[in-house]
Amino acid sequence: KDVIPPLEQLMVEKEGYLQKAKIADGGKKLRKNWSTSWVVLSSRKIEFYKESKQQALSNMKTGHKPESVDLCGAHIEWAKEKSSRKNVFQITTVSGNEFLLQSDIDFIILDWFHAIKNAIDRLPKD
Ligand code: I3P
Repeated sequence: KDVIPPLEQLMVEKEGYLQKAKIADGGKKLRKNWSTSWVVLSSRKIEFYKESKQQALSNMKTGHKPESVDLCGAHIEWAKEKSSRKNVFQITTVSGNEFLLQSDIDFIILDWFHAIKNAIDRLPKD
């Protein structure tokens, strides 16, 4: 039966468009492929939607699921050396998934970095 998550877990802390590239899955390196993603941060997770927010909302009705990233025990760090682009940071999950996130706009990427770092720091590490 369904488990009802606590309200705080459902609350969206930040959302917006970023450039995203998943570079590893379960520790296995992937070919880097940047694309625009609608990114939704809540207290325990980040969801990446491939589509626009509008498209994502209508897809939800059909049971279409976004890629979900568990932030418990995750790491976040700036990753200047991982890309020719400016303003890139990396999130690494306990399960060995690695994501690069990027925006050309300095304050946007800084806001995201701090919001995700704060979320990770508030969570238990395991
Ligand atoms: C990659 C693509 C990426 C680039 C990456 C290239 O080529 O150009 O945008 O990353 O560089 O390998 P392809 O599409 O042929 O896979 P950045 O834009 O982040 O630099 P990399 O191999 O140095 O990561």
